[in-house]
Amino acid sequence: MTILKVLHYPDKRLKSVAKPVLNFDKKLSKLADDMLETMYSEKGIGLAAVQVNVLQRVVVMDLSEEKNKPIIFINPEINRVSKEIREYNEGCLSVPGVYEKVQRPATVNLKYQRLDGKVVEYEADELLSVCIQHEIDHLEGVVFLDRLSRLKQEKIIKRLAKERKKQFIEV
Ligand code: GNR
Ligand code: NI
Repeated sequence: MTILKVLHYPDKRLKSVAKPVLNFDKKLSKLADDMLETMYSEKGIGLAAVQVNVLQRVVVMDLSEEKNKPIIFINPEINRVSKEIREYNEGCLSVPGVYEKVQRPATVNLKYQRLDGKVVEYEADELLSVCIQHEIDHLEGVVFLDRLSRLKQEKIIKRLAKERKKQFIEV
């Protein structure tokens, strides 16, 4: 297994749109394994292939306390969303140190494929709903900051630039 490099905002490659997976082969399961290893090593609960600069519609996740319940979503799609909206304080491995409240549909009806290609339908709520919406956004080139107000985005961009400058001086 290999730990992959996670792209950091504002890297333009995070704006790439991923292509559907067509081949359910060894290479795909190796990618999913590497993504899981990368996610665990970075202490994340989810990871989308775009974050490791692979433009395939692959998402991995593990919401368990013991970090022993990996889920792999190939070609995930949202069929329906609830009218009810929930707010959750989101973070992202591609935007380290930034946490902001994001509003999204409370529950989503999902369709995805497993590593063997089998199609699964699933009703996601709570953290799984938040996380899969966050990950599908990545597959479309969208980062959670894009869902905040312009004012909030500008404040965060300024803060990140300031922090980068400070780091540069310290080195
Ligand atoms: O590790 C992660 N935590 C998290 C917390 C709240 C909402 C979404 C997430 S996903 C994030 C990992 C990540 O960046 N996935 O793309
Ligand atoms: Ni993310």
